[in-house]
Amino acid sequence: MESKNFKSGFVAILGRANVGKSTLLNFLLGEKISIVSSKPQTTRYTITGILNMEDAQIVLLDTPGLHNPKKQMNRIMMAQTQSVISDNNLVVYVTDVDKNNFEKDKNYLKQNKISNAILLINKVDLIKKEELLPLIEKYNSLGVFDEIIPISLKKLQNLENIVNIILKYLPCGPQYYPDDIISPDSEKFIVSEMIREKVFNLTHEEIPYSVAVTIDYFQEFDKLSKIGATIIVEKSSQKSILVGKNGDMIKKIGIAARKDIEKFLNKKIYLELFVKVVDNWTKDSDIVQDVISSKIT
Ligand SMILES: Nc1nc2c(ncn2[C@@H]2O[C@H](COP(=O)(O)OP(=O)(O)OP(=O)(O)O)[C@@H](O)[C@H]2O)c(=O)[nH]1
Ligand SMILES: [Mg+2]
Repeated sequence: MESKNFKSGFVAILGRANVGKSTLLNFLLGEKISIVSSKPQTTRYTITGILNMEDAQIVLLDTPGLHNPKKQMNRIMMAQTQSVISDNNLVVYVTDVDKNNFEKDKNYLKQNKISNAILLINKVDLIKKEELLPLIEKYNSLGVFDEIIPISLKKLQNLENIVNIILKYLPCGPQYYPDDIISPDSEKFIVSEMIREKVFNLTHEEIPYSVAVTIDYFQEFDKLSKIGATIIVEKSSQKSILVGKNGDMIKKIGIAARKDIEKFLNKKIYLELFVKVVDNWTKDSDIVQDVISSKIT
């Protein structure tokens, strides 16, 4: 469908790690496709979500928060974000209310030459009302933002107009994707992410950052899908923690992941999880590339 009244465009959701970018994507879609955790650097690959309306299609791109590219994995995460920065119709920049972050945001915007954006100041549930105005003024002084909107994705505050504000900045254009899909990323990839989220939420220290998830089989039947996935770690000590005493941890991960996957696929699933050690995989790009290619297959 293409008419002169139809609006569409690519919206880059950018910002430091842990500010709520993926929470925003899920909120806007009304469905969880992007994983969320209280730990920074949760999102590793750009996640695309499509918001379809009668006279518009918004393609939302949730990106990894930028950080130091020490490991191969991190370099790939940064490259994912860079490509979105260079190619979009609108930047929605997300920050949160911790006052130490202003300088970091300033650097992020400068380094990436972002001179035009909408700013969402998230997590306003964590500060007093009187602290908000000075913060808005500070960000306003940068001269980058057309609009500054304080929000709380947790308490669902001030979110009513976000979609209309985004639409204001999008051009007339074609429908880029069919109107019956929520994401062009494969179900297989989103399922692997849901498993990775449970590892992020249930394990600590370096383990979340040492894990990749690959899907070994995905068999669909009428009332049930059978899914087998491997959680890859870097060291055998990490494998022992992930499996847990008597397999307790892997069981917990499986139960939590199954709930989310069933909701997402809207059917019963049988989930089989394996844990495998691949020495130093985060420094090597093969597994990372495997996961990225699973996004489209
Ligand atoms: N208090 C509060 N917490 C929030 C709010 N929105 C998101 N969070 C929490 O902030 C944490 C980070 O959220 P994410 O959506 O994963 O953040 P992100 O920006 O995608 O993080 P990366 O993928 O690591 O870059 C999670 O624990 C969320 O539940 C909010 O409005 N208030
Ligand atoms: Mg994220």
